[in-house]
Amino acid sequence: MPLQVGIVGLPNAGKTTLFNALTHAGAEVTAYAAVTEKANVGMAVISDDRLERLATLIGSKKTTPAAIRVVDVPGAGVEVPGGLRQADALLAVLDGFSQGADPDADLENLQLELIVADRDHVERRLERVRKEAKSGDRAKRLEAEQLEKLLAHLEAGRPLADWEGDLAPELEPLTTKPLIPLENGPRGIDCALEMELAELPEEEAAEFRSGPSALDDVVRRLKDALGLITFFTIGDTEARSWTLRYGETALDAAESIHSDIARGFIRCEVIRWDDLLECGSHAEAARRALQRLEGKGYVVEDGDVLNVRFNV
Ligand SMILES: Nc1nc2c(ncn2[C@@H]2O[C@H](COP(=O)(O)OP(=O)(O)OP(=O)(O)O)[C@@H](O)[C@H]2O)c(=O)[nH]1
Ligand SMILES: [Mg+2]
Repeated sequence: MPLQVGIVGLPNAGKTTLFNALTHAGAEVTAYAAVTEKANVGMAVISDDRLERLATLIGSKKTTPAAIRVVDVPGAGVEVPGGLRQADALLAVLDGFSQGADPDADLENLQLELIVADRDHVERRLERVRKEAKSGDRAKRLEAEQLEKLLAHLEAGRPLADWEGDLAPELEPLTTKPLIPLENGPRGIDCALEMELAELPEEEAAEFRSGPSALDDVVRRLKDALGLITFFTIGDTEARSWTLRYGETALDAAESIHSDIARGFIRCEVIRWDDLLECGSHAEAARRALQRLEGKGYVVEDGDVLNVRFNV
């Protein structure tokens, strides 16, 4: 399951516009809140020029950058859709373009709405658990007690990120997720412009921009919020970048490539991306002793080029 980010924002803040800019998916953008729309789902590429440089060096036929799944739900006014509960992080789009826009106030509003959504969610669960607890089930009674405390916490207007105790994972709260604010407008990112640029071929879009893409910055902030690092696999046919959570191991890396590779894991060759570029080939890197052999428990670092040796 790839990592997933949900776009939240008040109606007409530009959520779908940002979604299109990030995913190149061309979803319909409307000036009114459409009620019947389905969620838009797409993939946002995590561009990384290290990948291109490594692919060029080795002569890989194709490059495949890592991507994050992006979910855009319509409206998201007072009722925050449940589809966001599976997201690993939330991108908050704030209107900074329309007359009288007040992005700071909108952010506060949005944070309150997320708290309200969690409160309603906990309240519904509490009702159910209370009924189940009537049969005298001790575990259910304890759960009901905890839910009462959570409810009081949320009713005091506090996010569950401040909750000190444990939280059942099936609760899937919204207010524990990293929330990344993003102003849509001249003082932040011009999402409308980015959406238009996303429709152009890569080179034309780059020509139009003076510097790097503003979207790369959004993706970088997402990466930071999720605690992600990038590693590479480089071969003749394909060069790929992948993400892992900070602190994950060579076995986790193997698992994200293919479960068979994880199952048959023997050892992993590791070389830093810049060492590989400087040496010009794996053979030269090995000769200069810059290539290491690591085991399953090796903690992968950002910029590692990995080659997993495995048997099936
Ligand atoms: N001028 C300007 N208009 C924008 C910008 N971003 C979005 N819009 C316009 O604002 C309207 C709403 O944009 P959407 O992206 O559909 O907003 P949304 O948040 O997805 O809206 P709902 O899903 O209906 O809540 C559209 O008419 C957009 O063209 C921007 O940066 N500048
Ligand atoms: Mg929309």
